[in-house]
Amino acid sequence: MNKVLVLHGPNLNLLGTRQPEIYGRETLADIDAALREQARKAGWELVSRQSNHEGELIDAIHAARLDGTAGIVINPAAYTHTSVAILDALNAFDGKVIEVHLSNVHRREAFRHHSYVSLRADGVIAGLGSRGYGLALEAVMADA
Ligand code: CA2
Repeated sequence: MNKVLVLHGPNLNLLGTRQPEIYGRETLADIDAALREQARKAGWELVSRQSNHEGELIDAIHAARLDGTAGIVINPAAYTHTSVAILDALNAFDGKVIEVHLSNVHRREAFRHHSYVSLRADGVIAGLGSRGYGLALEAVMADA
């Protein structure tokens, strides 16, 4: 069965509990459940992970490289703007990579305008809230 990995970076475990005006009211569990159902309907297996630790996100990318995962949907959260290490890990992954941001990072502070991950991403979706994850998943599954 085709497999897709969804990775959520630091603080995204707080979704739905604070700053709903920026990040929406859905929890991460809500988002993951909807994505799992979308994948299941298409005959795909979806694995999702959230971590507040850079190394754990990198380990998950390495594991995906070795287990035949076809694509990664990733919201690296604040690591988007800082992590060459996550970029390097994604550069070692051969499948599709779609970067997602709930908020429109380009309408926010200047430090959010640069993304290391975008140097590897095949596509980037920002500002569409949780809908962005569904669109990213659709893009991964369409190309496999
Ligand atoms: O818009 C996005 O999805 C971001 O990746 C979210 C990151 C931010 O650092 C990026 O610039 C853009 C922050 C995630 C923090 O999530 C929270 C959710 C609820 C309450 C507090 C933080």
